[in-house]
Amino acid sequence: MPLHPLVDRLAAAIRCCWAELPELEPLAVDPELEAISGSLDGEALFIRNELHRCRGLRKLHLETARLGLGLQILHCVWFPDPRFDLPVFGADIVASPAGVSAAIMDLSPVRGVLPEGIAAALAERSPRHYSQPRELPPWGSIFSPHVRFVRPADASEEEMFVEEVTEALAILARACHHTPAQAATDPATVERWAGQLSYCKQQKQNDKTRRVLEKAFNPAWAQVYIEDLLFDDPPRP
Ligand code: BLA
Repeated sequence: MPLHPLVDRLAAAIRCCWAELPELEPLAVDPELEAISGSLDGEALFIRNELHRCRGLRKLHLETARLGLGLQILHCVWFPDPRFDLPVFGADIVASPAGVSAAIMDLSPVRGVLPEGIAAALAERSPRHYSQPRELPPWGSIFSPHVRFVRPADASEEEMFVEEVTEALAILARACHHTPAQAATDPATVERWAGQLSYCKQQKQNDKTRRVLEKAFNPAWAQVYIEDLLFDDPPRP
């Protein structure tokens, strides 16, 4: 069965964006995690994971999944290499037969505020309005003031969301080309590493992700998947 059009469209848009990144190369994925299939209550489950790295970003992760009860997920995080003054890109789509309940995307700071050039580029975008904005959970304090979290009401709002992700990724891709690397021992690098560690810790407080994975697979598997693939602690620079 095909994926929800928004999941498909956004995954395709993200793959186009990463093609623009400097020194892009695939990262090895544990074959057991690259393509996962199973079944739940007679329904087919699958997860597809794609991993890359490039200059400035240590890990680009795109997951597309069908996880039971008709639930479809797109999960994407681009984790910066802490030597570069770059934000974390994150996006999540949760769709079910009832429609898309959550579409979120952000360029998130790892040292309190976004790098100036990124904040300026985001502020220059044309404003967009969605009819059903959503409120962030408490762990969402990791996100920037530019975070978008909505329930897209129709195909045109879904399209607007894809455009916004594409714009944010183009801003990030430009920064990947131009941002200089700092030394691993530079205090700014260490501060950004600590900020990324805390981003991962906060994301792991999202019980909704954990519950869905526990039900589709099992609690021990969900724990390993979250700790080792979704939000693994960044290695010390
Ligand atoms: C919400 N995430 C959710 C929900 C589910 C998942 C079922 C509830 C849907 C809703 O509130 O309408 C499930 N998300 C998953 C699963 C994966 C996943 C199983 O990614 C498997 C990989 N979540 C992220 C990232 C962001 C994110 C990168 O993984 C943001 C950058 C955000 N998801 C996010 C937020 C919510 C959410 C903010 C709403 C949480 C809430 O309202 O409590």
